Amino acid sequence: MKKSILKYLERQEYISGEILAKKLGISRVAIWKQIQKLKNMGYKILSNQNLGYCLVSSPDLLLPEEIQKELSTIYVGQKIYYFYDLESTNITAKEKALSTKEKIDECTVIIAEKQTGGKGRLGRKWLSPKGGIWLSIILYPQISPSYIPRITLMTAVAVVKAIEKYTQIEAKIKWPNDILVNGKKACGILTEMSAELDLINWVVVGIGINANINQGEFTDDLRDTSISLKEVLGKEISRISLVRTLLKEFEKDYEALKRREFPSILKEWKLFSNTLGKTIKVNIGEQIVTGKAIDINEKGALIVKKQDGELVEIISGTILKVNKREK
Ligand code: BT5
Repeated sequence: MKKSILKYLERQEYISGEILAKKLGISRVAIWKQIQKLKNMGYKILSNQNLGYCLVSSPDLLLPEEIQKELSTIYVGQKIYYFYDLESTNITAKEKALSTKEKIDECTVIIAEKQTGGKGRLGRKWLSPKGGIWLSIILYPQISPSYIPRITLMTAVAVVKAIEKYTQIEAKIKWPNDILVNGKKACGILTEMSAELDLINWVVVGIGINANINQGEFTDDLRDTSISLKEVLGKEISRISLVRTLLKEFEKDYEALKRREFPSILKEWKLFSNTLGKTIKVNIGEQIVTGKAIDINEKGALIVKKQDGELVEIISGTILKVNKREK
């Protein structure tokens, strides 16, 4: 209902409570109550006894009504659960995916203004103050669990394209899940899943973008390695517009993945990569592999050529050190 009221408020300067009530088939009191709710959410709405209601401004919040206003996707983000603060959007998304009470549509989005327990991979922490974009998307891909790295690669491609399209900032992908701007981390991706043998039950893709974060907000340990888009541009960005662009790019690439067009995504990934061609040191749990990152295979795994010529396929790992590109 709030969404419908906003649609009318945006169309004209003033609209009377009576007309709104008629158009929406509810009482004037119900309209008044909804207007109070919108005001509480941060919408500035003037009320005039004779003229009715007039929308002055919308709040700078990632409200579903705002994102969906001009969202041109078919299904990605058509259902959004919004929270002001949350422990982690990935945790909530997993709870939703596991819920037996509710049927959660594919590409439902969970979004929060800030996270109190934002998660990175392997139990690492993800700093998530207000001003960033912290969201998770629930997927039910019909692929073998061994192809799951494809989802992270595809998401990284979508994020880079969205950042470039919306801000003109050039972003690069550091395998597997970091998006770098000027060599510093501007975004991280956390892909989690539940699977049985050869079947994926659900996948949650968490995306964290340092959008409007001041450099001073990064903790000491992150200051030299992290960056925000605001810092690069020297001004705040519209997080709502960036989210819309991201959801659109995500849908295009996810559709391509469903059509089995992974090679075209991989081609783009390689264009954006700052890992391939470089000598790297990768931590893969118990082991550290050193060698040249030469390719990504059809599963989405990184292929590293060791000095002795042995090829190692790495599904998941953390790059510890990167040396210059070698010929
Ligand atoms: C990641 O892990 O990069 C995945 C981050 C995913 C965050 C999103 S936000 C929405 C969704 N909900 C969640 O709870 N998570 C997802 P990893 O590759 O393990 O990198 C983690 C490391 O990045 C940390 O150990 C820090 O060194 C660094 N880091 C933490 N917060 C950062 C930030 N805001 N910007 C840049 N680097 C950060």
